[in-house]
Amino acid sequence: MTVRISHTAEVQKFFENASGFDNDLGNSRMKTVVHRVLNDAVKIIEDLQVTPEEFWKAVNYLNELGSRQEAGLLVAGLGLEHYLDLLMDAEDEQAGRAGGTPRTIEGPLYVAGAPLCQHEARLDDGTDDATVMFMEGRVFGTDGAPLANAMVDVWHANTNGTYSYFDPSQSEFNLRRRIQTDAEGRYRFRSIVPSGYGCPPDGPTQQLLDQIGRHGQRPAHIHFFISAEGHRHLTTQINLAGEKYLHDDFAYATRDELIAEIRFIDDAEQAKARGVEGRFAELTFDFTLPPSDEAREQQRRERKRALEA
Ligand code: MBD
Ligand code: FE
Repeated sequence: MTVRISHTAEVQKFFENASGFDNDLGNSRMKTVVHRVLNDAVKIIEDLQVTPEEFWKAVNYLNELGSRQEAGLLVAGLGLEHYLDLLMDAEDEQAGRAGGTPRTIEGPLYVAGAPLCQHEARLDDGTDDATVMFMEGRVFGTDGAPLANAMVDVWHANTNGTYSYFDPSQSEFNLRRRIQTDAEGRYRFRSIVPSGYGCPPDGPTQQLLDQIGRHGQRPAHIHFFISAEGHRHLTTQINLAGEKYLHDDFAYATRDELIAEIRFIDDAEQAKARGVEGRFAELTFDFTLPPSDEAREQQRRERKRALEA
């Protein structure tokens, strides 16, 4: 027998009070959201007959998630961050704003304030015994005009699939740079071929993924924020073709237009010309931004980020 009480006037009034509806203080948007969360939460409890034991497990899980700083990882893994992209895509489409390189999720591992470089940069600190990668490309407006002084804010993982700052064994801002494009909208950098990312195996995100029969792996990828005066900000990633998890990303970030062919080159002459020894890789990718004169659209969405002022 299912017992339900949440619909009764008494319980409804109780949750209105718990949401602050009976006072004139605080924030009305927050009251609306809290009220909805409480109502939907108890509806889940009644519909699924959630036991007190399950309830307290969930409370403890949230504590674990916070203490391990994995809330941003979990929302990526459950597809909620990708859902926000789908929603913004649909809003753009309805407003007739489609066009340009597709967006895809930022993820939880950006760090603000990476060294600022003109036209070119070296991203790696030379300590990773990895394949050297040369990446270059151009930033254009959707009208085809190259965008000079566009900002290419790039970050990626090392060969362990980990990111500087979050992995304290790496040097400060390793594999993170901000590069301003030249007069032809061009950027170029030397780095290393990244590996795919895997959720911490002992963490709460992986623990939940295990419970629903899913892995916590991402294909090798490179993150970008691209911005230019008078244009829409772009948050995106490039996925390397040929990766095991290319079409099985636990965070659902892969989009066909964002897959780049990485070229591995074994030619000694070319290596010498590049100033490297042995096998290296090349990658080319251009970005296209639609115009916008709205300040809000020219910037990345606000969100708490490491080292952001
Ligand atoms: C990553 O490197 C990442 O980009 C995302 C979205 C989630 C976890 C790790
Ligand atoms: Fe990443």
